Amino acid sequence: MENTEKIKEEALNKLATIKTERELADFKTAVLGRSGTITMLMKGLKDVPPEDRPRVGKEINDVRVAVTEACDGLEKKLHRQAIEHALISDAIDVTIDKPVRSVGAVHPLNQVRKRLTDYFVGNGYIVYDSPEIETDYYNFQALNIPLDHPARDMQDTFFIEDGILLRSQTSSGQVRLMEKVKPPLKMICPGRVFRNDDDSTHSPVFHQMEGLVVDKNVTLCDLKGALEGFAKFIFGDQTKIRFRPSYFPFTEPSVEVDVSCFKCGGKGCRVCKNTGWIEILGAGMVNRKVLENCGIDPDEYQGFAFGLGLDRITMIQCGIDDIKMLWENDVRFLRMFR
Ligand code: FA5
Repeated sequence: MENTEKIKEEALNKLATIKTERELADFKTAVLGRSGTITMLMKGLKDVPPEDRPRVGKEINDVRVAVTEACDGLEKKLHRQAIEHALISDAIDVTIDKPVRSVGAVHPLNQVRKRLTDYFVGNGYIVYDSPEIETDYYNFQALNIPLDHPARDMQDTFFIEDGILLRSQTSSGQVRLMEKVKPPLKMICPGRVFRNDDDSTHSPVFHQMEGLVVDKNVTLCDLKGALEGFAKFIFGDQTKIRFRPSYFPFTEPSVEVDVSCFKCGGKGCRVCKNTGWIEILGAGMVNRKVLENCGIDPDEYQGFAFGLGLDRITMIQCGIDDIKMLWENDVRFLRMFR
């Protein structure tokens, strides 16, 4: 009797000092576990005289129940405290003022390319992808520029090996498409082109967007309308454009289109080489010979084609006077056009 009372008192005193779930688990093993003090008391019942056994057994059981209940109560309390502690220590302060990681942006050239692609697709053009490594045939011969033709000098070309070159114009895409798809057709072909050029408005790697429309009864008026619509869309109604007679072997007649200089407004400066104008594209009616080379009857179908300089258009849009800024990847410059 004395022993059980003492064990109960000690157990409850010890419980009052327990602060963590781990300590409580150790305590339960020591007192209520298989070799725990109370369990051992139960096992010792067999040594108690039979007449005292019910009474002593009840006393030991009362101690076991009291200690078990006290443990359960403390377990719930400690568990709740652990959750509350975790909620506080793991909490994220969403209002904290942390430095923000800067987000990238679409390159101004790609912004222009996307805007123009959207514009032309909205006007019924398909987008056609043509190879950057090209044969002499698609880049020149099929476009009515035979071997040794002086017009080859207009585009100082990088040859890889005999008959294989880096395309000097996206016009090669015209031929590749017309060989496969018969009219009526309307396509744009954007992409990189390469020439041995290098000054403030010429780069050895630059970007063009070819346009091609072939159908019955297509005229120069359709070309003018299409290009005026595009120029107004990209530069605004106030920008002046002009059509200049020109020469390309694959179009007849041919024109070049200029826009008024963004830097001097047309007065003349270094950027526009004192002309007041910046050339942005070449265009014309598709030469009969090119249609024939692609198996299209020029008496039945006519077409117009144009080749935009995307880098020039981006320069005008961004107000920059050196084409190198487009590929130097100076983040201070790129950030300005986010
Ligand atoms: C051509 O490349 C013709 N293929 C365009 C064409 C297509 C004419 C369809 C008729 C029919 P050109 O060499 O002028 O033409 O180049 C077209 C545009 O590309 C130029 O107006 C200019 O804006 C741009 N350009 C030419 N060379 C460079 C260069 N080195 N760097 C940046 N832009 C250039």
